[in-house]
Amino acid sequence: MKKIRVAVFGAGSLGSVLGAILAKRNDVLLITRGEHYRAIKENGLRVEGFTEGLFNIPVAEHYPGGYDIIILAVKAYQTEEAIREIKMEYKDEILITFQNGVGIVDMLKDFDVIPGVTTHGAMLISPGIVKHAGYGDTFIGEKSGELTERVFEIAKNFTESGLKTEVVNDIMERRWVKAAVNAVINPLTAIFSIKNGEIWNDDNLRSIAKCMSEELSLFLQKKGINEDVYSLVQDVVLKTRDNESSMLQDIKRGRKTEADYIIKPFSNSKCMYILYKMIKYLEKG
Ligand code: KPL
Repeated sequence: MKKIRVAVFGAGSLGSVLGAILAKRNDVLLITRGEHYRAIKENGLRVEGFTEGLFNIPVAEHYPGGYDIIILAVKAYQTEEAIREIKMEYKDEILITFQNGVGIVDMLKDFDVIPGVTTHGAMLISPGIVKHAGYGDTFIGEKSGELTERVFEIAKNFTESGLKTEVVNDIMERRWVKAAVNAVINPLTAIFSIKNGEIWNDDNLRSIAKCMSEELSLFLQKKGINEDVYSLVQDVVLKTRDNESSMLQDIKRGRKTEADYIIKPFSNSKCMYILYKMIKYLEKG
């Protein structure tokens, strides 16, 4: 299999896990900052859970240019900043975004983008140590829906590296659906400070998730997307039951959340509006 040079821009918890998996067969560079950067540089990246090991992967604070693929894994609200930095070195790299949220692919209009979706769960344990806490599903596809040779080649490489990846012809719809699934799981887990699986263990939370999912399925239906959000939520919470959602991790660390990209797009429904405002309140705390 041909090696690919992959730069993971935004190697936090999920980006680090993806980088570690892909490094089994490819030349990977992790781009991250602060203590996580220093710890990986000094001691390597330790991954626990579904992927295990100590990975000696090169790490940088800035994108140096010269890669085949850039995997964009920064928080949705850091996308503009990432775009500015990548543009300084950009030639014709393929950008694959696995970021959560609505509107990201449009923001990347100046690049050669292959949108993606992943439901893997990841947590930062401490700087330099991440947990692969849920083995989910990964999809990539051309924006146009065309089934090109290059997407199949990339999916084959990722799959052979250990990141099972499927090629789809409806990736833009799937990104909306993933955002809807996040719009249920992330606020509930962040508000109640619980792991993803707890949503399914408790009758009360399951009922709330059902009510939210029904509204989100109706929302998607109006966009021509027919999906049973509730059964997708069930699938993701069960696969990532031991994971803390990215929104819960953000709230715990006192960081901004991705609520504006995950919940706000659906907040014309009363139920989603209330949850959006609850998260915005928690963000202030
Ligand atoms: O995408 C996620 C997130 O936490 O943002 C899931 C798949 C729900 C895993 O926790």
